[in-house]
This record gives sequence, C-alpha cells and structure tokens, in this order.
Amino acid sequence: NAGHARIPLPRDLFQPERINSRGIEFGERAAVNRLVTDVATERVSAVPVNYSGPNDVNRAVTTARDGFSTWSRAPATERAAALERAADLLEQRSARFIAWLQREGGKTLDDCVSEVREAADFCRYYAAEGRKLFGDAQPLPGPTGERNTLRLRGRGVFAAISPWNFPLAIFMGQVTAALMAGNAVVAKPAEQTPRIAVEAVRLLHEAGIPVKALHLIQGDGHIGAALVAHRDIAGVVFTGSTEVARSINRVLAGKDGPIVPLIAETGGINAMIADATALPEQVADDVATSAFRSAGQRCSALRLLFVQEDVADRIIEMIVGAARELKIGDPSDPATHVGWVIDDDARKRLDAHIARMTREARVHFAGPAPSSGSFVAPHIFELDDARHLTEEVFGPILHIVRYSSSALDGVLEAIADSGYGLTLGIHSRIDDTVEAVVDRLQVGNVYVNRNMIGAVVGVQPFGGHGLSGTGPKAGGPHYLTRFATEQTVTVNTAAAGGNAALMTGE
Ligand code: UN1
Repeated sequence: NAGHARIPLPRDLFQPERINSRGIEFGERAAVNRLVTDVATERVSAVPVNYSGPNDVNRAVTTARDGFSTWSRAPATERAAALERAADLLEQRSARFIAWLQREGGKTLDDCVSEVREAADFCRYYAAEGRKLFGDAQPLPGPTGERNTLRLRGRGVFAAISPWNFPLAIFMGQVTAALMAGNAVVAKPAEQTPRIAVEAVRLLHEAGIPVKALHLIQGDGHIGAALVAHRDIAGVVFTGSTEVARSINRVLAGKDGPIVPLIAETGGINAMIADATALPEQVADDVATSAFRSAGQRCSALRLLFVQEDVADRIIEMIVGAARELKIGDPSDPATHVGWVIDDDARKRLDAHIARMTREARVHFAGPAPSSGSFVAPHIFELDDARHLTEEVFGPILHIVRYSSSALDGVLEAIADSGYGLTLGIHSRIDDTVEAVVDRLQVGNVYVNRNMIGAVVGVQPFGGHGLSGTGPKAGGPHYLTRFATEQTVTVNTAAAGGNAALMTGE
C-alpha cells in the first residue's frame, strides 16, 4: 500500500502516558498490553493500558454519587449547554478524532467522518430534547383546589457500557443522554478502544461536565461486571452482544436494593427481502453497502438476504459484481471500502465461520484479503435454509436464501423465529407486500427500497426488540425518559399554610 496519500496523524497518538488523566479513575491493576495495529506503519504493537480494579470502580461510583447531587440540580439549560459545547469541540477537533478512530478502530475514512458527525449529532439532539423534557414541570389536569405537576429527574449514577464498533458515537450517545437526564455517569468503554474513550471524556470535562459527574474506568468484561454489580448503580445503558446483555440482567436481578433499569441495544440476524419487482441494480448496491460497509461490523448490518427465485440468479450475479468492486485494505487510504476487523480474535472467529460455510453452503464470492493485518474479505454464501444461520456473524459475510413466490409467509416466519428484531430491509414495488411485511414483523428499524445501515440521529431513531434489545431507541424522542425517574407532585391549593412555591409551581 505504499505510495497512497495518508492523513497526517498526531505524533503523540500512541504514547502510553497520554492514557492517564486526572478525573479518569483507572490504573489500579498493572498495565495490560493491548495489541494495536498502527495503520501508518501496518505494524502491530503492544500498547499498555492500565485496567481498573474493583477499588477504582468503587472510587468512581462513590465520587459520582457526590457529583450527582450537584449535577442533577443544575438547570437543564446548563446541562444542555455543556452538551452543545461538546459538539462544537468535537467538530473543531474532528481531524484528531478521525485519526484516533482509524488507528484504534481500523475504520475507513468515510466511516470515521460519519462517526464524528454522529457523535456531535447525539450531543445536539439530546441537548435539544433535554431542554424540552427537563425544563419546567409539566402541569397536569386535576380537580379544583388541587394542583398536579409532573417532572423528570435523574436517577443517580448510571453505568454506561459501550462497544468498540462505534467507539466515539455510541460512547458519546450513551454518556450524553445519561448526563442530560441529570445522572452522573461511570463509563466503561470496550477494551479494544480505550484511547478514544479517554479523549471523549476529556473533551466532555472541558465542555463543562463536572469531573465528579463523569468517570471513566477501563477493562474487560470483569470490570464491567463489577461496575454493574456495585450497589450504588441506579441504571445501566449497554450496547453490545445479546449474551452480555443477559449476563448484565442476571447481575442486576441478583442485587439487593433498588430495582435497576437496563437500556440495551444488542445484535441481530438482520434480513432483507428482495422480490421479483425489485430493481436489481439498486438491490445490488444496497446489499453491498448494508453487508460490507464497515466490514459488516455494525449491529444494523445485513446478514441474510431472501431473494425471490425468479430473479435470484440475476440479482446474485449483480451483488457479486458489486462485491468485486470493493477495495479492501489500509483504512487510511481514502479509496478503501473495507478496512480491518477489530482484532485478531474477531478475525479468527470470522475465518472459522467462513471455513464452515465453505464446507456447508454454496460459495458465490470469496474476496481477496491482504495477507498481513486483521482483514476479513467479503464473502457471499447461499444456504438452502435460513435456519442454518443461528447467530449473529459480526463481519463482512452475506448469506443468501432463495424463496418461491408462494413462500413469503415462510420467509417472514423464519425471520420472526430468529427472535431478533433489529433492522429489516425490503425491496419491492408492490405496496401491499411492503405493508404486509412491515406489519407482520416486530423489527425496530425497517428500510424500504434502500440500504439498511446508517440510521441518522433524530431522523431514524435506532434500536430493536426481543433478542435485539429493550429500547427505547437511541437518537429518538423517548430515549432520555428512560434515563430519568418521574415525580408527580400534588398540592392541595385549598389548604391554608401550604407551600407557596409549590402552589404556584415555581
Ligand atoms: C451498531 O452497530 O451498534 O444504523 C449500531 C447504523 C448505526 C447504528 C449501528 N447508526 O448503522
């Protein structure tokens, strides 16, 4: 790949001392060496990251409780203003964040640019929603002589556990929602992407979030479990696998003390249906984008395409053509479509799936991949039964199943039976078919005659049902309410000596 123009990267990016910071509570345990691939040199190097231990968790949560009492009383306008400053700072420093996302996340330039924008969108969207929801108490109807109001307030200390695939956008989305609702936060980013989280937290502190109200701890699932298990956690927001969401639920269920809500956004075996009336060129384009962009490492990504048999050969040929056009390689090269998968463990898991599919399914496409680095080439397999795909495969691997025109019901049944319900694509020019499919399936995000990734904050609120999560949807109008408790105040306005301020609602 030598010779491609590269984005100049900050020199100090990989200096270990940059990882430690005031207000960021970790380091009790000895440094753990994370293998990080430096895209500038294509060299894998070990970067020491200090993992937090149980004492760090305890210190962070205890300090955050303190931070909560002040932050939760700050006016909503002040909390919103801090989020808006964070959005401004993100935009001013987008070049640095793009560089970190590339180096630590292995993402392509397009993906990094979109992700920084999405992170800023989350800040601005939750600030705007928060001004409406957390401003004045809402008056409620009531009989004469009584005044009722409803207001939302923060719950306490929220645990925010975020994934490596959107290490900036989802991290910022979770944290800013919890903060806007008046909570203090202890955030635990994915162990694969610790550095971006450090920079994000620094930026939020600089934007005006009090250091005591926002803490960062680092580590793997053990430290996440210790955080969730802490007695003073008032809520958990999590994005990641269904399996981990279940284990969080078990930890929460086993705790003495208050009942703690979980907001979870998990995986999916996301399907697309293309019938005989679909436009083949558009299907091919949308399938390639949905299945292979971001190396398939999005929970929204397409895993399973159902194509009506009359048009299947033609459509599959066009999808293979589109896949052939994809350039896989150095994510810092602007021409690259498919960059790294996150790490070597991910590569091995995906390679094992590819080996199994190569034995058991029909291979339509097996792309070339550079021999060094954690690359997985796009693959296209055809299965004779959708039920052979039983779990989410988090990479650039597309599975196709043909169906006959009389078998659409069976297709919908297979999709429903998976138990997941995150994204769904449908390509058809028959309105009745589209309506019937949308109506039959409990799926969080449905995309008609377009690709099925890239939900825009505030425009396509994102999140699913069943094995795909609890809702409410991120980037949607109901999200913030789940981070808050509701308080109804009923005042007997006829009573003498009542509290004057409460009576007038001031
Ligand atoms: C995820 O992959 O965890 O619609 C979420 C999209 C993104 C959300 C993906 N906004 O592709």
